[in-house]
Amino acid sequence: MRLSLGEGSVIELIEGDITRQSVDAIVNAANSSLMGGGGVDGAIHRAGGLEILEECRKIVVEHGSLPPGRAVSTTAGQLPAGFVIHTVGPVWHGGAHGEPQTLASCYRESLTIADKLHLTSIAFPSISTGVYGYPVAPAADIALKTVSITLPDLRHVREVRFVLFSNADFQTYSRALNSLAAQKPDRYRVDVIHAEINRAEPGPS
Ligand code: AR6
Repeated sequence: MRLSLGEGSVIELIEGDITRQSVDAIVNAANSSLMGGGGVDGAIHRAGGLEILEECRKIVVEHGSLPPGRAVSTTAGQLPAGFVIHTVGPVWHGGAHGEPQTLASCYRESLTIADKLHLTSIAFPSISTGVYGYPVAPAADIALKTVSITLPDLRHVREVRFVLFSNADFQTYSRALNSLAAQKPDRYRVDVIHAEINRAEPGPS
């Protein structure tokens, strides 16, 4: 699915693996140590190689650990993307502990860093909705709303792709995108694009 916001800015949803995306930057749902972990973080470090970890180590030595809501950029090592932007999402504690604000900050800061690097395209995973336990539906609302508000003010970033790892997450984000579009029917346009499932296909049995 694609939401056109006007003036060339688009938000795209696909089901797939973020490590395979040929975009200017992919975003990693990291933890404050920046030393890797499970989920999308583990997948990015495995596919990108040790160069990414080395840069993360330098950042932590120089600046300390990364607080939730903040973001930093590194090389993408062997990944097809140009950069990895690492951000730390909130751990879900019921929603009354600033989780929505912190999650919005992850998306805003990542976009701002991409723009400062003069990048055009960026791909996000669904931050915080795995190990960190944020329910997917409210996380999708915040993610899409924050991007739709931030994107028109950026000078360089034009394409924001959400890469959802499961069909259930893709459907939840699609519903959130449709309700966002319905709020501004005169400005936003939704198109159904060919669903790209770019995970490794199972081999012949
Ligand atoms: N491509 C796209 N999305 C993915 C991929 C992938 N290759 N792999 C997993 N996901 P999570 P969090 C989805 O747990 O909740 C790590 O250990 C996954 O299905 O990766 O922010 C870090 O080091 C889910 O929808 O991130 C932290 O300690 C989404 O990515 C902690 O987990 C986020 O799930 C961060 O937890």
